[in-house]
Amino acid sequence: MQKEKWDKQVKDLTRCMEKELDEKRFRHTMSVAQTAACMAMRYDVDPYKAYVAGLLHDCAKCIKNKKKLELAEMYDIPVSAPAKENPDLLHAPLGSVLAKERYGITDPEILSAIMYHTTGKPNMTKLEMILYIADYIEIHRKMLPLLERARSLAFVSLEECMCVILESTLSYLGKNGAMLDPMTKETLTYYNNLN
Ligand code: DGI
Ligand code: FE
Ligand code: FE
Repeated sequence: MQKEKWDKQVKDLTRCMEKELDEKRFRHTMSVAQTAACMAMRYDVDPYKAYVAGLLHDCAKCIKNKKKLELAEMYDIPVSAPAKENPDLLHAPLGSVLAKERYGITDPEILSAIMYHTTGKPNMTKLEMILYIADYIEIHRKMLPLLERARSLAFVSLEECMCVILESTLSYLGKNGAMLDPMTKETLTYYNNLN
């Protein structure tokens, strides 16, 4: 995309996200976009795509849970059992649909990165891993288990970093007794076997 066009797109999308998200979520969003762009430079991925993916990844996060379920039905998004229990899980697939329908993103790589930014999936593309990792390591994240280790690996190996984050997420979900989404499980198995 032409530089001028891209600048305008980013400016417009940033304004939309500032309106759509609460203050903390907006701050997180801007930080994920920056982090994802830096990681993209390291891994030879288009940094503009990574920035836009970061900018929109949580665009459905501040929608009320009841509304998330309604929108999921409207857009034929499958609702897994864990998502029924915790509709917040829907913000990723719903965010991907809204990125396309409301915010005019047509790039399938960006849409897919948004779709899988919460659960991950087996055999992710570099852009998908970058968004997943940037979401976890951005500077405003409160200290999570293994965060320092994930940060130090983020610019060394995407696959190893995925393993560390998945391990941390699994232990967090286990402690809180949350139901595992089948996709989170598959992602875990895949990346554990890989490293
Ligand atoms: O939207 P963010 O807070 O920036 O981050 P995110 O999209 O990774 O969402 C994180 C939340 O999703 C966190 O509370 C853990 C939860 N989560 C991730 N995988 C699963 C899950 N929750 C359940 N119940 N099952 C999962 O497999
Ligand atoms: Fe999210
Ligand atoms: Fe996020």
